[in-house]
Amino acid sequence: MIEKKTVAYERAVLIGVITKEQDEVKSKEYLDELEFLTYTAGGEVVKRFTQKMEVPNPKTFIGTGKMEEVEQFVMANDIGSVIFDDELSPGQQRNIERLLKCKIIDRTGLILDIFAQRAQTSYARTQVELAQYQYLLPRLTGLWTHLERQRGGIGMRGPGETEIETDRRIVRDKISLLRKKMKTIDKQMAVQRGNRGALIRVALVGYTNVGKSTLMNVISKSDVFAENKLFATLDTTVRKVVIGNLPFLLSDTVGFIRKLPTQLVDSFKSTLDEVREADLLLHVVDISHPSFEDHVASVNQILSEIKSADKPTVMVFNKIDAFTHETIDSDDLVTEKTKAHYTLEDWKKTWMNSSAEEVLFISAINKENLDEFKRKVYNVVREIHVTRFPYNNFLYPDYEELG
Ligand SMILES: Nc1nc2c(ncn2[C@@H]2O[C@H](COP(=O)(O)OP(=O)(O)OP(=O)(O)O)[C@@H](O)[C@H]2O)c(=O)[nH]1
Ligand SMILES: [Mg+2]
Repeated sequence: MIEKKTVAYERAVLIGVITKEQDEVKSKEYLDELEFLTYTAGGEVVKRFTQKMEVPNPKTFIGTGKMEEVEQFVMANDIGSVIFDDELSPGQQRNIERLLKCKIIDRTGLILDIFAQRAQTSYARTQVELAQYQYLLPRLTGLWTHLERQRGGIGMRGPGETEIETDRRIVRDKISLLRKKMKTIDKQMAVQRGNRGALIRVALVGYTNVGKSTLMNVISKSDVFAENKLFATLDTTVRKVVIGNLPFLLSDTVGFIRKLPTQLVDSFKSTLDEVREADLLLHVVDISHPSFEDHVASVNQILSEIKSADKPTVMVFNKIDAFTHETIDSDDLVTEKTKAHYTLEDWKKTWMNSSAEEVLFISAINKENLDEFKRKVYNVVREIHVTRFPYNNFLYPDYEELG
């Protein structure tokens, strides 16, 4: 069902909006991310369109004038898909498709498509398929029927490719079947997690592409797929790690993203249970990314959605090797200092300093500050361990005494 063949880079156009809440700078950052998502899905962004507006047009999302501009560009430039940064209603999607006569994809559809492409195990595939069918259900009527389905490419992988599945009833049956399948899997996974015994469980969490898998590989000598694309990891890997003489379980799982589709949060329940049931979270942040503060906020948002916001957490600021900042010449009296000018030392004095959590600055790639990483994680895990098993207290000395 989920198609895995790779297609040649497909020419795409991005569309974003500028609103009161989303100024030009934010809008550009969001489109940068959408471009990265498009590239991950197998697309090449040829042009971006943005429009200033307060409320979206109920029929076509963007205004008529802007739509004509897009239409002309699409006609003249052999564009395969037009990708919107915001969620479109099924009606809007249909209307726009009629006007532009090419594939219309919204952010949710694009993320689902990447997940479909990336799902390796049957377990991950079941979760993605369920999410895709749920997304598809309200969008069934006439969607893409006049387009050549065989063409494939972005937004065409997974369900919805064959005529027969354009029937709502069949899709509903499929959803309930997948739900049943997921229930069985959920049970099996819960048993598996239960079998892991009394070891303290630590979960790597964070925005996608921040270096979770790279860190996992470095500290557990494992071989998790890591790549400079989004959502390299969909399945959870669990490894036993020993620091000093203290063993614990470390898990690496799916990355988060701004506006993670709700269908995915629901169907990735079992994968996210790994986070829910963890004793300690290592929240990995890519400090070299210009929007890293937004990323932290998105991750915290999702953590509270899955009721895991109150867990003990260590903030791990990764990629310090790639961190850069702008500078102001000493004779420049005009430029105001903004966050873009902050050095690492400046950052350390901000909320990072006042946050209740432990804070670390590392480079997983260059293995920088890994000793400090080990020391901090050891101490936090040890604290949890001795609270849970007080009779074991003597087993684990201070990290400094380990020698
Ligand atoms: N410069 C630099 N790059 C890094 C560092 N750690 C990881 N990377 C790179 O960042 C990219 C993403 O790394 P992954 O380990 O796949 O990230 P992830 O958080 O597991 O990503 P997903 O599984 O997609 O959510 C890869 O290209 C890594 O080589 C680091 O310390 N410095
Ligand atoms: Mg990963």
